[in-house]
Amino acid sequence: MQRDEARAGGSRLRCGRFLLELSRPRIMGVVNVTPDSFSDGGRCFDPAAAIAHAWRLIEEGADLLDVGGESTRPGAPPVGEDEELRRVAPLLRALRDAPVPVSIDTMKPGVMRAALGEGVAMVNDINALRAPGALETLAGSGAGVCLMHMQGEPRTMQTSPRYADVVSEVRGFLAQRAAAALAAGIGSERIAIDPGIGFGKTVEHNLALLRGIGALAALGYPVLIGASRKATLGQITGRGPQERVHASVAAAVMAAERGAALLRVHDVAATRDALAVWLAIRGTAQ
Ligand code: HH2
Repeated sequence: MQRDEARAGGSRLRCGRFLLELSRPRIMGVVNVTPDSFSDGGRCFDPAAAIAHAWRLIEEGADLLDVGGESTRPGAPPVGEDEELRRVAPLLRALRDAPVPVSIDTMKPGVMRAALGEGVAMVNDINALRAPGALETLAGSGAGVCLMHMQGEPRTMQTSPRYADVVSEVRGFLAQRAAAALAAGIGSERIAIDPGIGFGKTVEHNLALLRGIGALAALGYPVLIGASRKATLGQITGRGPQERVHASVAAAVMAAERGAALLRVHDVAATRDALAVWLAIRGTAQ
């Protein structure tokens, strides 16, 4: 399958009042309001720092923002609903009139409901709306949704991930979850899918999934890829999380080349520049 056919599989994403046009890959900037995220180690735990960081990412060219209040790094302790909400609420309020869609990164239907009440345009669920009440919560909104694949759960998912054929198993899971979302009344234009780089996967599994983006895009939904600063890049380069910018940019460009429509990244400016060059070489800069 050609790259552009793959991306055309899901050429737009409806996120509340926003309609993201996906003829070029869109950059989702990450803001983690956590003390323990692997990538930034608590840099945005203070609400004022989180708000400043979010606006900086918008200035740098983020097409959407992903706000999270619970780290999902392997082994991370779970956070209660009240605490997760307490962390993200000031930022969501400050971003209510942001010029780009704001996504909430959560597995909890209660947090989804509260965040939708604060005006978020998208729900990014690493659990693919499997929690009781999650599908219904989304169905009753106009928000976009990202359905992600994860084997196991964050605390233990890296213990011994196993697949017979990682691409077809992940693809089958995402097809099933998209069907469940459609059956619940979530329109296809609101759905994005994500193979979940690093969520119950070895380096080889992650690389196979990055090579297999075209097979995932063939399901007909925009594919989101979050490889930014992840351990797989550390294992390839030997570098720590905050020194993985170059590796992350390389992964983002390769994912774009293979048909990813949305790139979830920590380093927005670097990714934007790299994609601008990639688009210019392809002859489709805009
Ligand atoms: N990765 C992380 C969190 N949420 N959501 C989607 N859809 N895809 C991903 O790959 C993904 C995600 C983990 O990264 P990060 O938020 O930087 O770290 P932490 O979970 O430690 O806060």
